[in-house]
Amino acid sequence: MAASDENKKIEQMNKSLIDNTNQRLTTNDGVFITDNNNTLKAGDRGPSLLEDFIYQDKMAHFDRERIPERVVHARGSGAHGVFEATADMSAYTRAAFLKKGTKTPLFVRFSTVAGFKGSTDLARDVRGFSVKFYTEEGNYDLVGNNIPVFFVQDAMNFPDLVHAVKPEPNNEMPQAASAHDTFWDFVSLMPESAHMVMWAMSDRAIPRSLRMMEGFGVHTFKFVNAAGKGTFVKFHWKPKLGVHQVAWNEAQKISGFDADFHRRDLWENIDKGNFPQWDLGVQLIPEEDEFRYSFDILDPTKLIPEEVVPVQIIGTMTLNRNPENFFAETEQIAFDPGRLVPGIDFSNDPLLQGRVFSYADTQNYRLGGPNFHELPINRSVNGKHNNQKDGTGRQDILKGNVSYFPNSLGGGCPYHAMLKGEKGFESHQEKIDASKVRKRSTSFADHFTQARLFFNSQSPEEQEHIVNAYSFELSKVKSVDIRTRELAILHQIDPKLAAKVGSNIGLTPPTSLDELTLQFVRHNHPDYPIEPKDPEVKKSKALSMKQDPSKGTIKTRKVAFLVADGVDMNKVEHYKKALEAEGAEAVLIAPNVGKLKYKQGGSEEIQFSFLTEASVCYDAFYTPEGDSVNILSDLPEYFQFINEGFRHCKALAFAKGAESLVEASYIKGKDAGLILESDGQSVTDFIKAMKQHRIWERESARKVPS
Ligand code: HDD
Repeated sequence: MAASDENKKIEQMNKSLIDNTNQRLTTNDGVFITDNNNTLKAGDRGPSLLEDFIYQDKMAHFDRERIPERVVHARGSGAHGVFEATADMSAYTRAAFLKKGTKTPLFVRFSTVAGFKGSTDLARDVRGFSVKFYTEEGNYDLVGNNIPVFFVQDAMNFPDLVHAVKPEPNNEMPQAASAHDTFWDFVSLMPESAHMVMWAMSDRAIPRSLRMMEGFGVHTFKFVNAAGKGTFVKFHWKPKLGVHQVAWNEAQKISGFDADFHRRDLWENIDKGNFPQWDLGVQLIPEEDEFRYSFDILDPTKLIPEEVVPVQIIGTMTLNRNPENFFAETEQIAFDPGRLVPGIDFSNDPLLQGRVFSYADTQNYRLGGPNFHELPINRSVNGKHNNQKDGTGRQDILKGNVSYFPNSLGGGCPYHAMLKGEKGFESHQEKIDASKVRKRSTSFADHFTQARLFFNSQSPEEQEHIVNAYSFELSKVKSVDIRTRELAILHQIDPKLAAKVGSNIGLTPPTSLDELTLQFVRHNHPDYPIEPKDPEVKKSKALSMKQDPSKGTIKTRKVAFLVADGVDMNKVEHYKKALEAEGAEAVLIAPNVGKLKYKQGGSEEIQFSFLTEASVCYDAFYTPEGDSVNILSDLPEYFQFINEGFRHCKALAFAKGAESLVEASYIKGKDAGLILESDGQSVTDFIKAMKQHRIWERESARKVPS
């Protein structure tokens, strides 16, 4: 049942595939076209004729090719895959797709938030992490991010947040960047954003690859078991390749060299069979423990530290198939956190509650009407049977004369599940006894404790990156008032952090929140400041990306072999073999594309050159020896590669005969990431250095220009 479900989605998608091989060109109505080059004219130099329906058919369609891009998360990349449940969760949820051993087809869309559809992948930004599970009980959407908390607590503030971070309305600048006045104006008036802003200023916001980032459901949701018992749950996606980032200087350069860097990386790896995988983890909180913690589990600006509630792994997701068509699949997929299956329910998180309206509403507009569920990418595998009918773009053809309920003419069908003793979706029964109020709960009033937890959990190098990111962004803010207001927030989190950023931007941080900020905070919490509760933990290891390097893998990492004519083939082959054995990829980069001549004779076709490639798009560098060294020593682009690789804390290896190039570069001082043959080091040391992902110790060494 489960495995055939997986195939059902593939069959469904295949039915919609159009294959033009050996097909004659037609109009949209299937009329064969003889001439697709010329409009119909009165005489060969005459005016075009209105009756040219073939031209009109083509042009009218072209004129309507664009649909509105998503208001947020417009820039995205998608892939098909499968989820396999690996744990028995029946005590907590009746969701069929979480039954141990069940395989469920899915589609994932990763995205940036602020940039337009054509913006760069490497923006400093949150990444969307949306998964649509095509389960045998209907579609379930887990629409999360790569950051476990959110900027605002109530959906009412969402449009304002988005307007603030998007390009400014008068001049539509800057693109895909939060480093401008309106964003910092908003967040400095909204201290509830402090925790998430800290994440956004950390390396989490510049991932090395979409395959190397965590995902989070963010909100607390509810599992509901067969007996109707609820358990609060937080969802986590843990990447098998680990969580890794690039440096900010690197990210900015990648944006220029390859704005599709993340999209390309995902596509190419799936294409090569390097299927990315994530484990799905859950943190379970019994209903009785709802009020147990120092924070409110309904507050989306809070996470539950893994030390407090451990993450249990309940399944694995594998992305194994690229879309056939970007628009039909990645663009037209409609995610909606309001799409639940039996066994999963909302919590009362006011941000989540607000999302439940917004997504279906936006899809109705963006995809042009209420039948977007019928697009192949959005169709459920178990079909849909109801009395909804008509509307723009309706594709299903309903049989018979009955489209209402109850009916007798249609045999009462489609019938209520309970009529046949079957079960459908049932909301978790929760007793509510409250006044109708437009208010913020006092339990949401602590904005700084978890921002501090995050900062304190970072390694010194990661903290330094955070300081630099705040300094960069606030330096771009023109208003000194806004900069000062944000420093006041930073001071509440950590005076040392505020002082460091302050000294980078020439300001002394105020020791208390600005009056304007307090005015906004007191709107929600009239008694502010409210004494925060003692946190359960002051540090959480899981929040740092500088994880245990011994677990490192270099699978799918790209190593640039910097070569030129006359290079020693044996040196190339030796490294290549060893790196490939670890699952890494060796890419030969030469002064030009075409034939590369080896020292030993023979040649190799080169696809990548110093003209088209950039050091920032590679993970590590190897310079073999040979006559090539003379050529490289005259090539500024070569030095840019190694200088930049060094600056960005990557591993660099040099064969003995190539070490003169190190002396001619800006690389100074030996460290664990500089592999020299004359020091008795080999490719094994190179691999070991690569496994650290970054040569962190180099962070504090002299920064080299690049
Ligand atoms: Fe949202 C898209 C994630 C709060 C309204 N959101 C969107 C996408 C992701 C998220 C991953 C892209 C989906 C895709 O790939 O197509 N959004 C989040 C998370 C949030 C969040 C993790 C907080 C925890 N969002 C949020 C709120 C609202 C929205 C509070 C409005 C009340 N989000 C939208 C939207 C979008 C969207 C405007 C744009 C396109 C779309 O929905 O399909 O409706």
